[in-house]
Amino acid sequence: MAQDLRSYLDLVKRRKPGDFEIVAREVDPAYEITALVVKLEREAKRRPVLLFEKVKGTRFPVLTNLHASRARLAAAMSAPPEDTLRTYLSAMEKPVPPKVVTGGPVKEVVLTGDRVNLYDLPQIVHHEGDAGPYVTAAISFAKAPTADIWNSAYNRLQIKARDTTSIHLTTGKHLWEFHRIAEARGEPLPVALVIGVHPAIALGALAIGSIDEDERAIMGALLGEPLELVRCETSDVLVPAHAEMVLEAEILPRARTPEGPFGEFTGYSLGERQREVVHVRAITHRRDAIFQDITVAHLDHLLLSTIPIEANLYRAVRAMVPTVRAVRVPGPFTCFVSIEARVPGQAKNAILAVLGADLYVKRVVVVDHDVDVFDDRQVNWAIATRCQPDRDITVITQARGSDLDPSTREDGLTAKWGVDATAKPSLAAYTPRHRVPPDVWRRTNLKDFFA
Ligand SMILES: Cc1cc2nc3c(=O)[nH]c(=O)nc-3n(C[C@H](O)[C@H](O)[C@H](O)COP(=O)(O)O)c2cc1C
Ligand SMILES: [Mn+2]
Repeated sequence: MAQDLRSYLDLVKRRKPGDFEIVAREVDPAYEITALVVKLEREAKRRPVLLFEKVKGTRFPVLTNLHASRARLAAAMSAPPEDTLRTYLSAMEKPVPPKVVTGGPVKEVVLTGDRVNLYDLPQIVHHEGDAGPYVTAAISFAKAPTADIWNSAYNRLQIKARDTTSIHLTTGKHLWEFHRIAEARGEPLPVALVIGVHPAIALGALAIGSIDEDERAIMGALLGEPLELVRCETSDVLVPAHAEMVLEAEILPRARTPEGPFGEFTGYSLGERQREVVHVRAITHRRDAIFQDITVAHLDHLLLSTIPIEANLYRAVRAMVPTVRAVRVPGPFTCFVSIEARVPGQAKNAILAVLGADLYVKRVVVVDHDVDVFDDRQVNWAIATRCQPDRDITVITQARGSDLDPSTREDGLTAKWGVDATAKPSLAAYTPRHRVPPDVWRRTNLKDFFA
C-alpha cells in the first residue's frame, strides 16, 4: 500500500468523488477555513475533504477535514466501517516495525538557516479568541534521551517567530516525559514535527500504550507494510519519507512562553498558559507540498482520536471482563461500556479498567448488554432505572487527568467517577422489561392490517 497522503486522496476521489472538494477561490486562513468546514457540516450536512488551492499569504495549498468521516478512516486502514475497532485492535496486537530508507520525497526541498521561515506556511487561525496561527496537524516524532524508545503523538504548535513555536505537552504524556528527562540533563530534546501524512499514520500516532510501545509500528500494521523512515538533516530523528513536510526542531530546556488562548476539543477556548518552546532548525518538504490542517475541535479532530482511544479501552476492559460487548467515547472525558455480566462486581472491574487505562477519561458508565452504548437515550434510561447513586457511583479523588478540562481545580488534577448502571444482582434476576409476547410479535404482520 502506498504510504503517502496523495495516494490516499486518490483513493478517496475514486471511492466517492463527492467526498473531495477542491476550492479554487482564494480563502483567508484566519477563520474562513473553519467557518467553511463547520457550515458545510451543519447547513449542507456534508463533510468532504477540502483542498484550498489559493490561501492568502502563502504559496502552500491547505488540506483539511480529511478525518471527518468514519468510512474514510476505515478505508485508511483498508477496512469496512463496521470492522474499524477489530482492525485497529489487530494492529495493536501485531505491530510492524518501521524500516529506515536513504531518501524520500519529503527531502525534495531542504531549508536551513535564514531560509527557515514559519511565516511562509499558512497562518491558520481557527476560532475567535485564538492567540494566533496554529499548526494543528503536526505529528511529533522523538527518541527518549537515554533509551532507544521512540514516540509519536499529535502536539499543537502556536507560531511565535520565524523559527519558533510553542508546543502543548500534556502533563504525564510520553513526549512530556522525554522532555522532562532532557531538561533535567540541561539538554534540548530533538523532535521532528511531521505535517501531511496518510491517515493510517495519523491513526497510529494516537495509539495509546505504555511509554516503550512504538506508535510507528502501529502505523506500519495499519498500512500493512513497514513505515519508511528517513533521517533528519539536523538530528538523528527519523521521519516518514513520504510525508508532505517536516519541521526539524528541538524543544528547549528551561524555556517557557505564553501560549493560548486556544479553542480546544473540549468546546472551550482555554486561556493563556506557560508552555514549552520549540526552536525550528530546518524545514524539509515536497516541491509542491500540501499543508495539512486539522479542523480542531470538530469532527476532523474528534473522530480521528476516538478510534484509537476506544480500541485501547476495549482492550483494557476485555483483560478484566472477557464478556465486554462495546466501548464508546461519546464526548470529552467520557466512556460508555456494555458488558454481559456473569457475576456481580464485573461492572466495577470495568470501571477500574477504563480509569486505569486512559489519562483523559473522567467518567465511565457501565451498562448491560441489552443497552446500546451508541444510543445516548438508552444509556440515560439505564442510569435512571438500574442505578442507585449511593451504592453504584465510585468517586476517585485527586487523580491526573486532562489539563484542558476547565472544571479542574489545578492543571489536570481531577476527580474521576464510575457509574455502575447494570441491573443488580443480575439482568436475568431484575424486574423484566415489558414486551409483546414473542409468538404474537412473530405472527403479526403490518401488511395484514394496513394497506
Ligand atoms: C488533532 C489533535 C491534536 C492534539 N493536540 C495535542 C496537544 O497539543 N498536546 C497533547 O499533549 N496532546 C494532543 N493530542 C492528543 C495526543 O496526541 C494523544 O493523547 C496521544 O496519544 C499522546 O501520545 P502518547 O500516549 O504517546 O503520549 C492531540 C490529538 C489530536 C488528534
Ligand atoms: Mn507513546
